[in-house]
Amino acid sequence: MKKIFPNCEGERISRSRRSGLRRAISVLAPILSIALEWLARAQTNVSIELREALDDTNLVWSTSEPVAWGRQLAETHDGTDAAEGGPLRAGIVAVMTRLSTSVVGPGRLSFWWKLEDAECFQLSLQVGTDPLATIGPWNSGATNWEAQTVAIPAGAQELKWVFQTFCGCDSPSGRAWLDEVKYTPAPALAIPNQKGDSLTIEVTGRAGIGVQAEFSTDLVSWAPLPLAQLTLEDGRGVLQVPKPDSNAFYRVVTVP
Ligand SMILES: [Ca+2]
Repeated sequence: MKKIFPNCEGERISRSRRSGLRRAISVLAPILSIALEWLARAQTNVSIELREALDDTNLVWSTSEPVAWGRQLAETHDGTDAAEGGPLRAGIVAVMTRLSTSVVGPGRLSFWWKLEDAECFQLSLQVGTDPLATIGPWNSGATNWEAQTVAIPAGAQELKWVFQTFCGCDSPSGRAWLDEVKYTPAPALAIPNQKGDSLTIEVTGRAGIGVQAEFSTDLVSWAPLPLAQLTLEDGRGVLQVPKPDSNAFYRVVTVP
């Protein structure tokens, strides 16, 4: 007698579906792989172009939709190139585009920025969730290039320039620009030796920056150590200073 397997048809269908799925995966996998590779290469190219536009060779950049930032040559502060965000279309409140990079603080960040329309748009710099600097909205008309310098707090920090719209549907579209970003980590100080009447102070930081060593006896008033200003060649400098009669604190500050 023929044995009936009620699930056979279902099993055949299931096997057929699995087989079809495997065929689909075998066809789609190479396409997906190529697409992901193309996307990764495109993101790398954007990051390289943004680094070129923004001039700090130590920073790695990323940008997000709906309207990503990119390098252009028409509107710049340094006369060569700058990053442009937008154009964003006003009327879609809170539509925004982000440009971001990461640094390790403490340090000092400087940059130039500009808004095409400061009435309907806002450009802000955020460190984590804290806004450190903002231009627009509700100012009148376009801004000119403006310089900004902000202190970056200690620790690993994500820096985000956020460009967003605020006006109604009939408002014009607008763009934002950023140029000449420079991040200078605060120099670090160590005292590896105390011999006789002198101290050895070792300063490390970004190669080429100028530093001044200072001392204090109360952590309130700081005075420069004589002859303790130097440039950190290769990211390192060593000072020999007289040993003080009483306990003292030491620090280094960057100088132009
Ligand atoms: Ca530039």
